[in-house]
Amino acid sequence: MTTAVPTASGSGNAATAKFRTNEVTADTSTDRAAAIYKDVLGKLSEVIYEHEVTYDEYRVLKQWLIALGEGGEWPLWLDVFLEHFIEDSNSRIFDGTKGSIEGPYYVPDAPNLGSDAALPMRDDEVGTAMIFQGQVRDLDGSPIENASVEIWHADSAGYYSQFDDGLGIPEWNLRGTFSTDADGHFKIHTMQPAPYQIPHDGPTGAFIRSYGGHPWRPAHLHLKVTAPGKRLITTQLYFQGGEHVDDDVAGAVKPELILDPQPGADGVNVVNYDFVLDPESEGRFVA
Ligand code: MBD
Ligand code: FE
Repeated sequence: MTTAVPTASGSGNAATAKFRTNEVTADTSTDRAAAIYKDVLGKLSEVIYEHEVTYDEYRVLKQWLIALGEGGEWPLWLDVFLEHFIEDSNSRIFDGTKGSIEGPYYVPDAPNLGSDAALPMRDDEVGTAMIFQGQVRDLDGSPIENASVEIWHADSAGYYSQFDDGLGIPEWNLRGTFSTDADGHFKIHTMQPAPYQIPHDGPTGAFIRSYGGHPWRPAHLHLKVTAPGKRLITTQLYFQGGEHVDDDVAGAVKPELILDPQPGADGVNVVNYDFVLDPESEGRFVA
């Protein structure tokens, strides 16, 4: 295992490169774009007048924005500081399991491991072994067979595979896709993750220091859960009593998303969490 710390440009440039391969479009009308643009600048102007933002501050902002882009840190900064508002605003109307932000380090198409398996990990992977298991159901409480449960998380040093600064972490380390069995169950064998510092040696770190903040996120698992005809939920799960559960730099903790693993046999922690999926057709933005 390494004791190095992920660098913002190393992980950020990989996140930027991956995100740029996505096709992204939105069917925003000109009227809607005009309304949003007007409100964004209107509210920004209120802040400028209220705080009498100086020319020096304006020039610092301009330099910082240039550096943020050049360092590949837009995905990092946006997902830490803005994504939670987008996620929360869009998910308030749903009844199933609460969502949370995706963050910059998701990779689609992780290997399918069936309903009960260990995540790919190194022989010397550091951490406390943990079994994370549960059931996927619909709103009526019926188990869903063949639901897809994708999971990804950081290693004990805070690295995500494929965003590892060229350290050579295996491609799919601590990433996998599970399919629920006939009773809707899945059972994932992994390592309980540790509290996590977002990369802070670049402009995102400078931003955090500028307001006297900290770069910590609580230990977390990332998940995407879906099934045919069901709404995909992207979420995260946290750990009861863990550091920074109450002051996540990314503002992405919800009380419904906290796990409380218990020591089981052979020093393995065990925790159950069930997912409830909304039907696909529900929601404001779906025809
Ligand atoms: C992460 O692992 C993460 O989950 C978020 C939201 C931002 C940076 C790193
Ligand atoms: Fe994360």
